[in-house]
Amino acid sequence: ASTPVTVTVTGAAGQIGYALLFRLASGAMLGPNVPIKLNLLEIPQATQAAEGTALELMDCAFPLVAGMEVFDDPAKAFDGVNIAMLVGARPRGPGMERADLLSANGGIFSVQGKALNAGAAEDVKVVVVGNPANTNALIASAHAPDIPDSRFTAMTRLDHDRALAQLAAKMDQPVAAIRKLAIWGNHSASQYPDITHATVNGVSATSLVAESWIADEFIPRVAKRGAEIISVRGGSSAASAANAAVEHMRLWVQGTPDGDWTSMAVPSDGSYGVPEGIISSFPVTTHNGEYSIVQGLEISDFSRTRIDASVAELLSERDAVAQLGLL
Ligand code: NAX
Repeated sequence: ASTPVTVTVTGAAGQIGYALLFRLASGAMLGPNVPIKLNLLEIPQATQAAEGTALELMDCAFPLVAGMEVFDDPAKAFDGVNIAMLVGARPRGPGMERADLLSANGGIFSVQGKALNAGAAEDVKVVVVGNPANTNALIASAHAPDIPDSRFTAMTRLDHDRALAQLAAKMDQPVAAIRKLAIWGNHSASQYPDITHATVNGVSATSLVAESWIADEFIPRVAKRGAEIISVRGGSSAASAANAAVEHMRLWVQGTPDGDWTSMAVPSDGSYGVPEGIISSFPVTTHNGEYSIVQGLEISDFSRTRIDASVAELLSERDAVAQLGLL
């Protein structure tokens, strides 16, 4: 048997954690032949609930689980970590200003960035799920100077999957008929779900739908889907977010299929005029555990405006956390 891969999940006692851990343990992310060691990180008040989840994981008798431990100390939880899934974050409470939210999360992600820097394995890959995900990833990266910036990513795969599902429903086609859809920018309502390069059974998606559907129905539906789930379900997306986190990492580790790509928020290298120094979503392909931003796509005027608006929001988040001394 191969050496176990150490996966640390933060916010392990939360609702996404509960949906995520069992998928990881079953082999959904790393495949059926890779043993996995699970480190569950929580805040002290929630470690007991995390212990309960660990008991249930034990009761699943998953053959791939080579070890499991609950921590309230990031330094211990990230020691030797290969894959870090940063789910736990501080939600916005009543009366909380944006600056309060950014600084509360800054406290969490700066500490976790330092702990990763101190103890993570050489090959560590990080995905941030906890919101504001892109900016939290930037903060963690800034506190981990010895880890390449490229290893810090934020999740926009849920947005990607939501967009796939909406387009598939509109076309009355299976999701598998669709290729090359992309999410650009921030994981927020300003994101740009882009179908200008997408195909449905090989046919350009934009030739199959009205422009007004894209601008007035598709984009707002995808961008505001989180709020829609809250209003219908009475709680925020959990299993779908966990599934997207599995997909984000599965594709990063195992590679994207030929002729398609995924969406990931990654440090910009200046591609498509997105300034360096922010973590923004792009279409990416992955191979051998490395991702690359898809190059050479034509960007329409409509796309340009949408991408620029989301990037402007990311720049203002970055400036706000820089002013708080978090970068
Ligand atoms: P929950 O409130 O159910 O769980 C969060 C857990 O994180 C709690 O158990 C809490 O004790 C723990 N936690 C807080 N600070 C921590 C720290 N410093 N170290 C370790 N654990 C800590 O939230 P849940 O519904 O699971 O959502 C988690 C995060 O995902 C939220 O920030 C949420 O906004 C974000 N989301 C991001 C999405 C994305 O697409 N990027 C979509 C889904 C989700 O809304």
